[in-house]
This record gives sequence, C-alpha cells and structure tokens, in this order.
Amino acid sequence: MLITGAGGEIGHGLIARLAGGNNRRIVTLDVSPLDASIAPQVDREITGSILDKAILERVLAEFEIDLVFHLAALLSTRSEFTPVTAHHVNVEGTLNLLEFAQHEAESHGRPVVFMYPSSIAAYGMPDLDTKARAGRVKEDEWTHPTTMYGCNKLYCEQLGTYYARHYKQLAAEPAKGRVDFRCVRFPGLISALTVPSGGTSDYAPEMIHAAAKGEPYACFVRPDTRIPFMAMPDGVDALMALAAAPRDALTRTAYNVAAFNPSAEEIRDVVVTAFPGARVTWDNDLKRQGIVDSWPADVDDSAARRDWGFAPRYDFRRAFTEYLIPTIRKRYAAA
Ligand code: AKB
Repeated sequence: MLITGAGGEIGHGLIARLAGGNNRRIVTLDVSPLDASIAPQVDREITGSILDKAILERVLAEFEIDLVFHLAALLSTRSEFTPVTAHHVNVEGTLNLLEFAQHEAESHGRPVVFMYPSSIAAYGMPDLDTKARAGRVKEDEWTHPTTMYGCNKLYCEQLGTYYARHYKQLAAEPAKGRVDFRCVRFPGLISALTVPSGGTSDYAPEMIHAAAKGEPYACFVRPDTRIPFMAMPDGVDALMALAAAPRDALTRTAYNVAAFNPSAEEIRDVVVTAFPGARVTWDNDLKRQGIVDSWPADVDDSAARRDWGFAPRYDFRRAFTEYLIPTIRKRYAAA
C-alpha cells in the first residue's frame, strides 16, 4: 500500500495501527522524513512531494500498489493564507495520485482502492441561524464550501468519483484495472499522540494538549462554537473499515462520519476537570471563527453505519476518560 502525507496526524495513527497487524508492505511518501515513532513500521519511506511526478513514476515502476491512503493536504486555516499553494497541493496533488492509481490498476490488471479523507469543510452553512436549524446535515445537503480547502475537498471527491466511474466501464474489458475511490468526510479529529497544524478544528486538540503540559491556552473560537469531532482511533478505524468493505455494499462515494459534537465551552469544562489548574481563556479570531461557523454543528452518518458498519467506540465522555486523558498524561509524563 501507499500512504501519502504519512507524517501527518492521520498518517501517524494509521501507521501505528497497521503496525499491530498488517500483511501488506507499507510505502510512504511525505515531504518530511517520518519521525522515529513510526519510521520503523514502514517498509519503504520516500521523502518527496506528491507534485513530483517522477517520484510517482518511480513508485509505479518499483511497487505493486493495490491500496492508496492519500492523506497529504494543506488544512483549512493554512490554505486560507496560501490559497494558490493549497490548490496545487490539494487538487493537483490528488489528480497526480488518481492518475498514479489508474496506471497501477491498468498495469497490474486489478482495482486499486483509493482512500480519500475529505472533511466537514466540504459544507458551507450560510449563517448561524441556518446552522442551528439544519441539525445533522446529510452528505448531499449544504455543500457550498466557503474556504479554499473546502472547495478543494469537495472537488476532489467529484474527481475521485469521475475516475471510479470512468474506469468501471474499462473494467469490463479483461486485464484492465480501475480506481475504486472511497471517501470519508472527517469531522475535527483529536489525537492523544500528535497535535495538528494548520487546521481550524485545532482549538480542541490544542486546548487539551496545552492543559496536559500545564500551559495556558487562548481559544480562538467563541465558547458556543459547535462542530462534530472524533477521536483519532475511531478515525483510523473508519478509514480501514471503509477500505475493507465489499464494493457492492457501498451506495455512495463520500460518507459522513462523526462521534460527538460538544461546544468549545463543553470541551473547556471537561479539560478543566481533567487537568485542574488548566488555564483556558477566549481570544476570538474572526477569520477562523467564520470558518467553523460555516461548518455544520453535526452530521448524519447513518449511511456509513448502514453500508459498512461504522460505529465509533468513543463518545464524548469515553474519548476523554478512556483515550485522551490517560494517553496524553502518559505521553507528557514520559517526555
Ligand atoms: C481542519 O480544521 O482544517 C481539518 C478538517 C476539519 O478538515 N481538521
């Protein structure tokens, strides 16, 4: 399998999980070298960019890849600062990977499963009243993203669907492969092991990690801000479950997934209880606030539950008591 953006948050979680039992060789591609906690789990680490077609050609010539986790992306806040670069990485990079997957499929005569993490950024709620009234948003509702990242994600979902449909026709011919594109629309992800960078849902993980380290944290969104979240182990499980699902069971290309949707204030309350002495203040960044205000307060993930058995293990309480707090405490104690 090939994992792009392997050194990022999801890549860390995925590689750590695969290390626990996986019979496929893992090839990674990331612009930076992998850190020591995951590098030993990987069979071949390539340092380079998804925009470098020569690297992808080398991978094509050297390996037989039948599963791609295309995780490399610039996240929402970062993309607003460098929208043109974001478009290059998020859209042209994805196009390169889809072309790569198609060539792999053709040259080995079998489908390549292409896993793509999309995002709640693919939605765009016009105002807070509509957001409050909309409740749990379904995949095909309110897809009017307001950010470069959201536009990139929504478009790449369509691009993947195009490759999948196009090559379904070719698959009827013998010895031809196709791209089997599958996508999860992730909510904010919270990992106990890594801190994200460049995202807008980052306030939740930043608040938790700052409290664990005994550092003050000024939260950049209003206390009443509400978007869906999920603990990283459930995010990784979702990717693996969708990748393994029988093709015939899938009724859509992009699936919502989420586990809990606390307000920023509810997150603060849990953090302060878990780490007495935590200092959380509010320092609203209007631009970032505008981004999260355009994301739904919750999503309807019933299609994922029905089609491939999505069932997150961690609700809000369990995410903190059984995963985040013990794992983060251990991490910083060891450090
Ligand atoms: C971001 O904040 O940009 C990401 C996301 C929700 O896709 N975490």
